Amino acid sequence: MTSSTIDAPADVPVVDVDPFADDFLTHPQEYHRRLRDAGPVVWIPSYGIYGCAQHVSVHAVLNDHGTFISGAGVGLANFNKEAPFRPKSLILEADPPSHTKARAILARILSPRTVTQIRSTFAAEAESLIERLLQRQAAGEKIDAVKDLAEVYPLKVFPDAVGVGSAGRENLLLYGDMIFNAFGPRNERLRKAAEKVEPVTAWIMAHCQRENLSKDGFGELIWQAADAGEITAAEAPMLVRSFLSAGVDTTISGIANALFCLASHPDQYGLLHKDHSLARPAFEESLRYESSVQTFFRTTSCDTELMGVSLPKDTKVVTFLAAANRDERHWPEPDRFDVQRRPAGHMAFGSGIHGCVGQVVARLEGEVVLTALAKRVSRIELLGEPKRRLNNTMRAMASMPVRLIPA
Ligand code: OVM
Repeated sequence: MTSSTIDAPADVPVVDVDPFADDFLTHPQEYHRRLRDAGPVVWIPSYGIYGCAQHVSVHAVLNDHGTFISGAGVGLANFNKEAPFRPKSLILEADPPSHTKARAILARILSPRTVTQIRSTFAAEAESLIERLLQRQAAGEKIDAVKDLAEVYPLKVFPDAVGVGSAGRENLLLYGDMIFNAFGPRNERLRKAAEKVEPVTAWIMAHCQRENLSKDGFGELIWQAADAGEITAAEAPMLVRSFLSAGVDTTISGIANALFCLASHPDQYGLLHKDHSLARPAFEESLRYESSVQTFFRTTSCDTELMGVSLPKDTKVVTFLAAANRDERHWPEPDRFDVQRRPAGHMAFGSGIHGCVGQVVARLEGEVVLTALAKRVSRIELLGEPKRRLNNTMRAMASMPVRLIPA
Protein backbone atom coordinates (compact mmCIF):
# COMPACT_ATOMS: atom_id res chain seq x y z
CA MET A 1 0.00 0.00 0.00
CA THR A 2 1.16 3.53 -0.74
CA SER A 3 1.86 5.65 2.35
CA SER A 4 -0.41 8.48 1.28
CA THR A 5 -3.89 8.21 -0.15
CA ILE A 6 -5.28 10.14 -3.07
CA ASP A 7 -8.25 12.49 -2.55
CA ALA A 8 -11.61 11.17 -3.67
CA PRO A 9 -13.36 12.81 -6.61
CA ALA A 10 -16.85 14.14 -5.79
CA ASP A 11 -19.90 11.87 -5.87
CA VAL A 12 -18.14 8.50 -5.86
CA PRO A 13 -18.50 6.10 -2.95
CA VAL A 14 -15.10 5.60 -1.29
CA VAL A 15 -14.00 2.12 -0.23
CA ASP A 16 -10.75 2.24 1.68
CA VAL A 17 -9.33 -1.24 1.06
CA ASP A 18 -6.06 -2.60 -0.30
CA PRO A 19 -7.05 -5.29 -2.83
CA PHE A 20 -3.44 -6.56 -2.84
CA ALA A 21 -2.90 -6.90 0.91
CA ASP A 22 -2.53 -10.33 2.53
CA ASP A 23 -5.81 -10.10 4.43
CA PHE A 24 -7.80 -9.13 1.33
CA LEU A 25 -6.22 -11.91 -0.73
CA THR A 26 -6.69 -14.49 2.02
CA HIS A 27 -10.45 -14.01 2.32
CA PRO A 28 -11.53 -11.71 -0.52
CA GLN A 29 -15.27 -12.41 -0.20
CA GLU A 30 -16.05 -10.00 2.64
CA TYR A 31 -14.07 -7.21 0.94
CA HIS A 32 -15.81 -7.96 -2.35
CA ARG A 33 -19.18 -7.57 -0.60
CA ARG A 34 -18.17 -4.14 0.76
CA LEU A 35 -17.04 -3.07 -2.69
CA ARG A 36 -20.26 -4.28 -4.36
CA ASP A 37 -22.55 -2.79 -1.72
CA ALA A 38 -20.94 0.65 -2.00
CA GLY A 39 -22.14 0.97 -5.61
CA PRO A 40 -21.42 -0.12 -9.18
CA VAL A 41 -18.38 2.19 -9.36
CA VAL A 42 -16.25 3.07 -6.34
CA TRP A 43 -13.08 4.99 -5.53
CA ILE A 44 -10.19 3.15 -3.89
CA PRO A 45 -8.05 5.88 -2.28
CA SER A 46 -4.97 3.79 -1.42
CA TYR A 47 -4.13 3.54 -5.12
CA GLY A 48 -6.19 6.41 -6.56
CA ILE A 49 -8.17 4.12 -8.84
CA TYR A 50 -11.81 3.41 -9.65
CA GLY A 51 -13.18 -0.05 -9.05
CA CYS A 52 -16.12 -2.13 -10.27
CA ALA A 53 -17.28 -5.14 -8.27
CA GLN A 54 -20.90 -5.58 -9.37
CA HIS A 55 -21.65 -7.91 -12.28
CA VAL A 56 -23.42 -5.14 -14.22
CA SER A 57 -20.50 -2.67 -14.01
CA VAL A 58 -17.76 -5.25 -14.62
CA HIS A 59 -19.67 -6.38 -17.71
CA ALA A 60 -20.15 -2.76 -18.87
CA VAL A 61 -16.43 -1.95 -18.60
CA LEU A 62 -15.22 -5.13 -20.30
CA ASN A 63 -17.70 -4.70 -23.16
CA ASP A 64 -16.74 -1.10 -23.98
CA HIS A 65 -13.18 -1.68 -25.19
CA GLY A 66 -13.04 1.67 -26.99
CA THR A 67 -13.49 3.63 -23.75
CA PHE A 68 -11.81 1.17 -21.40
CA ILE A 69 -8.61 0.25 -23.18
CA SER A 70 -6.00 -2.46 -22.56
CA GLY A 71 -3.01 -0.92 -24.35
CA ALA A 72 -2.04 1.09 -21.26
CA GLY A 73 -1.79 -2.18 -19.31
CA VAL A 74 -4.33 -4.44 -17.60
CA GLY A 75 -2.69 -4.16 -14.19
CA LEU A 76 -2.30 -1.23 -11.82
CA ALA A 77 0.61 0.31 -13.76
CA ASN A 78 -0.40 2.88 -16.38
CA PHE A 79 1.90 2.29 -19.35
CA ASN A 80 1.17 5.85 -20.54
CA LYS A 81 3.08 6.99 -17.43
CA GLU A 82 5.56 4.21 -16.66
CA ALA A 83 7.39 1.63 -18.73
CA PRO A 84 5.91 -1.89 -18.75
CA PHE A 85 7.91 -4.43 -16.70
CA ARG A 86 8.28 -6.58 -19.83
CA PRO A 87 7.61 -5.89 -23.54
CA LYS A 88 3.82 -5.62 -23.88
CA SER A 89 1.80 -8.69 -24.83
CA LEU A 90 0.57 -8.36 -28.42
CA ILE A 91 -2.89 -9.57 -27.41
CA LEU A 92 -3.48 -8.86 -23.71
CA GLU A 93 -2.04 -5.36 -23.58
CA ALA A 94 -3.24 -4.23 -27.01
CA ASP A 95 -6.29 -2.62 -28.58
CA PRO A 96 -7.87 -2.89 -32.02
CA PRO A 97 -6.71 -2.97 -34.75
CA SER A 98 -3.44 -4.64 -33.67
CA HIS A 99 -5.24 -6.76 -31.06
CA THR A 100 -7.66 -8.02 -33.70
CA LYS A 101 -4.85 -9.45 -35.82
CA ALA A 102 -3.09 -11.20 -32.93
CA ARG A 103 -6.37 -12.51 -31.55
CA ALA A 104 -7.40 -14.03 -34.90
CA ILE A 105 -4.21 -16.11 -35.02
CA LEU A 106 -4.49 -17.40 -31.45
CA ALA A 107 -8.24 -18.06 -31.85
CA ARG A 108 -7.57 -20.17 -34.96
CA ILE A 109 -4.95 -22.24 -33.12
CA LEU A 110 -7.03 -22.65 -29.93
CA SER A 111 -10.23 -23.52 -31.77
CA PRO A 112 -12.96 -26.06 -31.04
CA ARG A 113 -11.47 -28.13 -33.91
CA THR A 114 -8.16 -28.23 -32.04
CA VAL A 115 -9.97 -29.45 -28.94
CA THR A 116 -11.42 -32.33 -30.98
CA GLN A 117 -7.87 -33.25 -32.00
CA ILE A 118 -6.28 -33.07 -28.53
CA ARG A 119 -9.20 -34.37 -26.46
CA SER A 120 -8.25 -38.06 -26.38
CA THR A 121 -4.62 -37.29 -25.43
CA PHE A 122 -5.70 -34.86 -22.70
CA ALA A 123 -8.25 -37.38 -21.36
CA ALA A 124 -5.75 -40.27 -21.38
CA GLU A 125 -3.19 -38.15 -19.48
CA ALA A 126 -5.79 -37.27 -16.85
CA GLU A 127 -6.78 -40.92 -16.42
CA SER A 128 -3.22 -42.18 -16.15
CA LEU A 129 -2.32 -39.45 -13.64
CA ILE A 130 -5.25 -40.34 -11.36
CA GLU A 131 -4.31 -44.02 -11.71
CA ARG A 132 -0.69 -43.31 -10.71
CA LEU A 133 -1.84 -41.25 -7.72
CA LEU A 134 -4.07 -44.09 -6.51
CA GLN A 135 -1.16 -46.53 -6.83
CA ARG A 136 1.22 -44.26 -4.92
CA GLN A 137 -1.40 -43.81 -2.24
CA ALA A 138 -1.96 -47.58 -2.01
CA ALA A 139 1.81 -47.89 -1.49
CA GLY A 140 1.50 -45.63 1.56
CA GLU A 141 2.39 -42.24 0.04
CA LYS A 142 0.60 -39.05 1.06
CA ILE A 143 -1.04 -37.21 -1.83
CA ASP A 144 -1.21 -33.45 -2.21
CA ALA A 145 -4.04 -32.41 -4.56
CA VAL A 146 -2.16 -29.22 -5.50
CA LYS A 147 1.46 -30.41 -5.85
CA ASP A 148 0.69 -33.90 -7.20
CA LEU A 149 -2.37 -33.23 -9.33
CA ALA A 150 -3.34 -29.59 -10.05
CA GLU A 151 0.27 -28.57 -10.84
CA VAL A 152 1.33 -31.79 -12.55
CA TYR A 153 -1.49 -32.08 -15.06
CA PRO A 154 -1.41 -28.69 -16.89
CA LEU A 155 2.39 -28.68 -16.69
CA LYS A 156 2.34 -31.94 -18.67
CA VAL A 157 -0.41 -31.48 -21.26
CA PHE A 158 -0.17 -27.78 -22.11
CA PRO A 159 3.59 -27.42 -22.78
CA ASP A 160 3.34 -30.76 -24.66
CA ALA A 161 0.62 -29.22 -26.86
CA VAL A 162 2.60 -25.99 -27.39
CA GLY A 163 5.69 -28.06 -28.26
CA VAL A 164 7.97 -27.18 -25.33
CA GLY A 165 10.41 -29.89 -24.17
CA SER A 166 10.10 -31.36 -20.70
CA ALA A 167 13.34 -29.98 -19.13
CA GLY A 168 12.94 -26.88 -16.96
CA ARG A 169 9.17 -26.67 -16.99
CA GLU A 170 9.17 -25.43 -13.37
CA ASN A 171 10.19 -22.09 -14.94
CA LEU A 172 6.63 -21.81 -16.21
CA LEU A 173 5.36 -21.80 -12.60
CA LEU A 174 7.86 -19.15 -11.53
CA TYR A 175 7.05 -17.04 -14.59
CA GLY A 176 3.30 -17.29 -14.02
CA ASP A 177 3.67 -16.30 -10.37
CA MET A 178 5.73 -13.31 -11.46
CA ILE A 179 3.51 -11.93 -14.22
CA PHE A 180 0.31 -12.32 -12.23
CA ASN A 181 1.96 -10.52 -9.32
CA ALA A 182 3.09 -7.84 -11.76
CA PHE A 183 -0.53 -6.87 -12.55
CA GLY A 184 -0.65 -5.56 -8.97
CA PRO A 185 1.41 -2.94 -7.13
CA ARG A 186 5.15 -3.10 -6.54
CA ASN A 187 4.63 -4.62 -3.12
CA GLU A 188 6.75 -7.15 -1.23
CA ARG A 189 5.02 -10.00 -3.04
CA LEU A 190 6.04 -8.70 -6.46
CA ARG A 191 9.59 -7.92 -5.27
CA LYS A 192 10.02 -11.52 -4.04
CA ALA A 193 8.65 -13.02 -7.25
CA ALA A 194 10.76 -10.66 -9.37
CA GLU A 195 14.03 -11.68 -7.67
CA LYS A 196 14.17 -14.68 -10.00
CA VAL A 197 13.07 -12.71 -13.05
CA GLU A 198 16.21 -12.84 -15.19
CA PRO A 199 16.93 -16.58 -15.57
CA VAL A 200 13.21 -17.37 -15.74
CA THR A 201 12.54 -14.79 -18.46
CA ALA A 202 15.58 -16.01 -20.40
CA TRP A 203 14.24 -19.59 -20.27
CA ILE A 204 10.76 -18.48 -21.38
CA MET A 205 12.04 -16.37 -24.28
CA ALA A 206 14.37 -19.15 -25.44
CA HIS A 207 11.40 -21.51 -25.58
CA CYS A 208 9.50 -19.09 -27.80
CA GLN A 209 12.13 -19.56 -30.55
CA ARG A 210 11.24 -21.83 -33.43
CA GLU A 211 14.25 -24.12 -33.03
CA ASN A 212 13.23 -24.92 -29.46
CA LEU A 213 9.62 -25.79 -30.36
CA SER A 214 8.47 -29.15 -31.71
CA LYS A 215 7.20 -29.38 -35.29
CA ASP A 216 3.69 -30.44 -34.25
CA GLY A 217 2.65 -27.96 -31.56
CA PHE A 218 0.78 -24.67 -31.17
CA GLY A 219 4.12 -22.81 -31.10
CA GLU A 220 5.08 -24.01 -34.58
CA LEU A 221 1.64 -22.89 -35.84
CA ILE A 222 2.47 -19.34 -34.69
CA TRP A 223 5.72 -19.50 -36.64
CA GLN A 224 3.79 -20.71 -39.71
CA ALA A 225 1.63 -17.59 -39.42
CA ALA A 226 4.90 -15.64 -39.66
CA ASP A 227 5.91 -17.70 -42.75
CA ALA A 228 2.57 -16.74 -44.30
CA GLY A 229 3.25 -13.05 -43.68
CA GLU A 230 0.41 -12.58 -41.20
CA ILE A 231 2.86 -11.44 -38.50
CA THR A 232 6.56 -10.56 -38.53
CA ALA A 233 9.35 -12.86 -37.34
CA ALA A 234 9.78 -10.51 -34.37
CA GLU A 235 6.10 -10.87 -33.40
CA ALA A 236 6.06 -14.69 -33.52
CA PRO A 237 8.02 -15.32 -30.28
CA MET A 238 5.87 -12.71 -28.55
CA LEU A 239 2.69 -14.63 -29.42
CA VAL A 240 4.28 -17.90 -28.25
CA ARG A 241 5.08 -16.02 -25.02
CA SER A 242 1.34 -15.43 -24.53
CA PHE A 243 0.77 -19.22 -24.53
CA LEU A 244 3.47 -19.66 -21.93
CA SER A 245 2.23 -16.71 -19.85
CA ALA A 246 -1.49 -17.34 -19.82
CA GLY A 247 -1.78 -21.11 -20.28
CA VAL A 248 -0.24 -22.70 -17.21
CA ASP A 249 -0.75 -20.82 -13.93
CA THR A 250 -4.37 -20.07 -14.85
CA THR A 251 -5.36 -23.69 -15.44
CA ILE A 252 -3.33 -24.92 -12.46
CA SER A 253 -5.28 -22.55 -10.21
CA GLY A 254 -8.54 -23.39 -11.97
CA ILE A 255 -8.05 -27.10 -11.31
CA ALA A 256 -6.69 -26.56 -7.77
CA ASN A 257 -9.69 -24.36 -6.89
CA ALA A 258 -12.10 -26.91 -8.38
CA LEU A 259 -10.52 -29.68 -6.28
CA PHE A 260 -10.73 -27.43 -3.21
CA CYS A 261 -14.42 -26.66 -3.87
CA LEU A 262 -15.24 -30.34 -4.37
CA ALA A 263 -13.22 -31.56 -1.37
CA SER A 264 -14.88 -29.02 0.90
CA HIS A 265 -18.39 -29.77 -0.47
CA PRO A 266 -18.56 -33.59 -0.26
CA ASP A 267 -22.27 -33.63 -1.17
CA GLN A 268 -21.45 -31.83 -4.42
CA TYR A 269 -18.59 -34.26 -5.12
CA GLY A 270 -21.09 -37.06 -4.54
CA LEU A 271 -23.33 -35.68 -7.31
CA LEU A 272 -20.36 -35.56 -9.68
CA HIS A 273 -19.32 -39.10 -8.76
CA LYS A 274 -22.81 -40.36 -9.53
CA ASP A 275 -23.12 -38.42 -12.80
CA HIS A 276 -19.84 -37.88 -14.68
CA SER A 277 -21.57 -35.56 -17.16
CA LEU A 278 -21.48 -32.96 -14.36
CA ALA A 279 -17.68 -32.63 -14.77
CA ARG A 280 -17.94 -29.68 -17.14
CA PRO A 281 -20.66 -27.78 -15.24
CA ALA A 282 -18.82 -28.50 -11.96
CA PHE A 283 -15.61 -26.98 -13.34
CA GLU A 284 -17.58 -23.98 -14.59
CA GLU A 285 -19.20 -23.50 -11.18
CA SER A 286 -15.84 -23.62 -9.45
CA LEU A 287 -14.58 -20.92 -11.84
CA ARG A 288 -17.51 -18.78 -10.77
CA TYR A 289 -17.10 -19.62 -7.07
CA GLU A 290 -13.29 -19.25 -6.85
CA SER A 291 -12.17 -17.38 -9.96
CA SER A 292 -8.50 -17.98 -10.84
CA VAL A 293 -7.89 -14.46 -12.15
CA GLN A 294 -9.36 -12.16 -9.52
CA THR A 295 -8.84 -8.74 -11.15
CA PHE A 296 -7.98 -7.06 -14.42
CA PHE A 297 -7.66 -3.32 -15.03
CA ARG A 298 -8.58 -1.08 -17.91
CA THR A 299 -7.58 2.56 -18.59
CA THR A 300 -10.02 5.25 -19.77
CA SER A 301 -9.24 6.55 -23.26
CA CYS A 302 -11.34 9.73 -22.76
CA ASP A 303 -13.47 11.53 -20.18
CA THR A 304 -16.50 9.32 -19.72
CA GLU A 305 -19.37 8.36 -17.47
CA LEU A 306 -20.03 4.94 -16.02
CA MET A 307 -23.31 4.21 -14.25
CA GLY A 308 -23.65 7.76 -12.98
CA VAL A 309 -19.98 8.31 -12.10
CA SER A 310 -17.77 10.69 -14.13
CA LEU A 311 -14.36 9.27 -14.95
CA PRO A 312 -11.52 11.43 -16.28
CA LYS A 313 -9.39 10.37 -19.25
CA ASP A 314 -6.31 8.20 -18.55
CA THR A 315 -7.45 6.83 -15.22
CA LYS A 316 -7.23 3.23 -14.05
CA VAL A 317 -10.35 1.13 -13.42
CA VAL A 318 -10.02 -2.24 -11.69
CA THR A 319 -12.66 -4.87 -12.43
CA PHE A 320 -13.15 -7.42 -9.66
CA LEU A 321 -14.05 -10.47 -11.76
CA ALA A 322 -14.42 -12.70 -8.71
CA ALA A 323 -16.72 -10.18 -6.98
CA ALA A 324 -18.98 -10.03 -10.05
CA ASN A 325 -19.17 -13.82 -9.89
CA ARG A 326 -20.67 -13.65 -6.36
CA ASP A 327 -22.96 -10.66 -6.93
CA GLU A 328 -26.39 -11.42 -5.46
CA ARG A 329 -27.83 -8.77 -7.81
CA HIS A 330 -27.02 -11.24 -10.60
CA TRP A 331 -26.89 -14.75 -9.10
CA PRO A 332 -29.39 -16.53 -6.87
CA GLU A 333 -27.62 -17.73 -3.69
CA PRO A 334 -24.17 -16.76 -5.01
CA ASP A 335 -22.31 -18.12 -1.98
CA ARG A 336 -23.66 -21.63 -2.56
CA PHE A 337 -21.32 -23.95 -4.52
CA ASP A 338 -23.74 -25.86 -6.74
CA VAL A 339 -22.39 -28.17 -9.45
CA GLN A 340 -25.83 -28.19 -11.08
CA ARG A 341 -26.03 -24.40 -11.46
CA ARG A 342 -24.67 -23.92 -15.02
CA PRO A 343 -23.38 -20.38 -14.40
CA ALA A 344 -23.37 -18.96 -17.94
CA GLY A 345 -22.22 -15.34 -17.98
CA HIS A 346 -19.61 -15.66 -15.22
CA MET A 347 -16.63 -13.33 -15.54
CA ALA A 348 -13.79 -15.77 -14.73
CA PHE A 349 -12.71 -15.76 -18.40
CA GLY A 350 -13.42 -12.04 -18.71
CA SER A 351 -15.93 -10.78 -21.27
CA GLY A 352 -15.92 -8.93 -24.59
CA ILE A 353 -13.14 -8.85 -27.18
CA HIS A 354 -10.47 -9.75 -24.59
CA GLY A 355 -12.40 -12.74 -23.18
CA CYS A 356 -10.01 -15.67 -22.67
CA VAL A 357 -8.92 -16.95 -26.08
CA GLY A 358 -7.79 -20.26 -24.55
CA GLN A 359 -11.02 -21.02 -22.73
CA VAL A 360 -11.86 -24.09 -24.84
CA VAL A 361 -8.55 -25.67 -23.82
CA ALA A 362 -8.93 -24.59 -20.18
CA ARG A 363 -12.41 -26.13 -20.06
CA LEU A 364 -11.13 -29.32 -21.69
CA GLU A 365 -8.45 -29.66 -18.99
CA GLY A 366 -10.96 -29.08 -16.19
CA GLU A 367 -13.48 -31.46 -17.69
CA VAL A 368 -11.13 -34.39 -18.27
CA VAL A 369 -9.47 -34.10 -14.84
CA LEU A 370 -12.83 -34.01 -13.04
CA THR A 371 -14.18 -36.85 -15.21
CA ALA A 372 -11.17 -39.08 -14.48
CA LEU A 373 -11.51 -38.31 -10.78
CA ALA A 374 -15.26 -38.92 -10.73
CA LYS A 375 -14.76 -42.33 -12.36
CA ARG A 376 -12.07 -43.64 -10.01
CA VAL A 377 -12.61 -41.79 -6.71
CA SER A 378 -15.76 -41.97 -4.60
CA ARG A 379 -14.71 -39.33 -2.07
CA ILE A 380 -11.97 -36.74 -1.58
CA GLU A 381 -11.03 -36.63 2.08
CA LEU A 382 -9.23 -33.50 3.31
CA LEU A 383 -6.36 -34.58 5.60
CA GLY A 384 -5.33 -31.08 6.66
CA GLU A 385 -6.02 -27.41 6.15
CA PRO A 386 -5.56 -26.47 2.48
CA LYS A 387 -3.04 -23.62 2.12
CA ARG A 388 -3.33 -20.74 -0.31
CA ARG A 389 -0.40 -19.26 -2.22
CA LEU A 390 -1.03 -15.52 -2.15
CA ASN A 391 -0.57 -13.72 -5.45
CA ASN A 392 -1.57 -10.15 -6.35
CA THR A 393 -3.94 -11.36 -9.08
CA MET A 394 -4.25 -15.15 -9.01
CA ARG A 395 -6.40 -17.08 -6.53
CA ALA A 396 -3.76 -19.78 -6.17
CA MET A 397 -3.21 -22.73 -3.84
CA ALA A 398 0.03 -23.96 -2.27
CA SER A 399 -1.04 -27.33 -0.88
CA MET A 400 -4.00 -29.53 -0.08
CA PRO A 401 -3.29 -32.87 1.63
CA VAL A 402 -5.97 -35.39 0.66
CA ARG A 403 -6.87 -39.06 0.66
CA LEU A 404 -8.56 -40.18 -2.56
CA ILE A 405 -11.01 -42.93 -1.63
CA PRO A 406 -11.03 -45.40 -4.58
CA ALA A 407 -14.45 -46.14 -6.04
C1 OVM B 1 -0.17 -12.62 -22.33
C2 OVM B 1 -0.98 -12.91 -21.10
C3 OVM B 1 -0.35 -12.96 -19.89
C4 OVM B 1 -1.08 -13.22 -18.73
C5 OVM B 1 -2.42 -13.44 -18.79
C6 OVM B 1 -3.04 -13.39 -20.00
C7 OVM B 1 -5.06 -14.08 -18.93
C8 OVM B 1 -2.31 -13.13 -21.16
O1 OVM B 1 1.05 -12.55 -22.21
O2 OVM B 1 -0.71 -12.46 -23.40
O3 OVM B 1 -4.38 -13.63 -20.07
